[in-house]
Amino acid sequence: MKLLGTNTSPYVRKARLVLLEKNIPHTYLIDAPREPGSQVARANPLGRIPALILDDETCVFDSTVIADYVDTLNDTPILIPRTDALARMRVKRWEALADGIMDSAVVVRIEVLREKAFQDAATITRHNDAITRALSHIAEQLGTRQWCEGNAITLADLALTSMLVYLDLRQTERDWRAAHPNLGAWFARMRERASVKATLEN
Ligand SMILES: N[C@@H](CCC(=O)N[C@@H](CS)C(=O)NCC(=O)O)C(=O)O
Repeated sequence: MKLLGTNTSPYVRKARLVLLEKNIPHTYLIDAPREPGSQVARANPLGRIPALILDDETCVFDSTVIADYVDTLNDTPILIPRTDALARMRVKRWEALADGIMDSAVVVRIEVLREKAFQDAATITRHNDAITRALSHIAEQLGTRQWCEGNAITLADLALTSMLVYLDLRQTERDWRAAHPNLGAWFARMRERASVKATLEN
């Protein structure tokens, strides 16, 4: 299978982390949807990354569906609980929180790239406030736990890691570690994982 994506996209990082943590053989192809010659729109009608192309050309999108699909390919480890409905919901809710922050950070990024006169200050504030609130909620929920849910790594941890890497990349002025030292300590541990290091290297 082939994963199309770019190194800066937080949704792509989440999909890559799932593939790497589960040791699923795949080829990662850098493909920015807006670049001439991109294959993305042919694979995913939405023209977005990540797009996972299976060996029979089936295209899997978006990152939540990729994570769900890839998780069923083996049990080592199980990243999304299969039978406990509440545990499953909680892991997917963490993913929704992380994805929601990514969505808001992308909106802010698009706004700040516009010329100042065309920026919508209210939109920037609304999305930055949502990120601030969601980070507080996450830090409170996480407390001093090693993993977001249960006693082992899940998709929740991978989604949260992808989101925090993106905030460090695009919102360098946001000192979330000072506001939430427990989240900073948790992230420092996650950054030591081979999978996370691999996505940061290329
Ligand atoms: N909800 C989607 C979001 C995917 C998404 O918006 N990806 C961005 C890159 S971060 C994209 O491909 N945008 C289209 C573009 O850049 O033209 C997912 O989880 O996969």
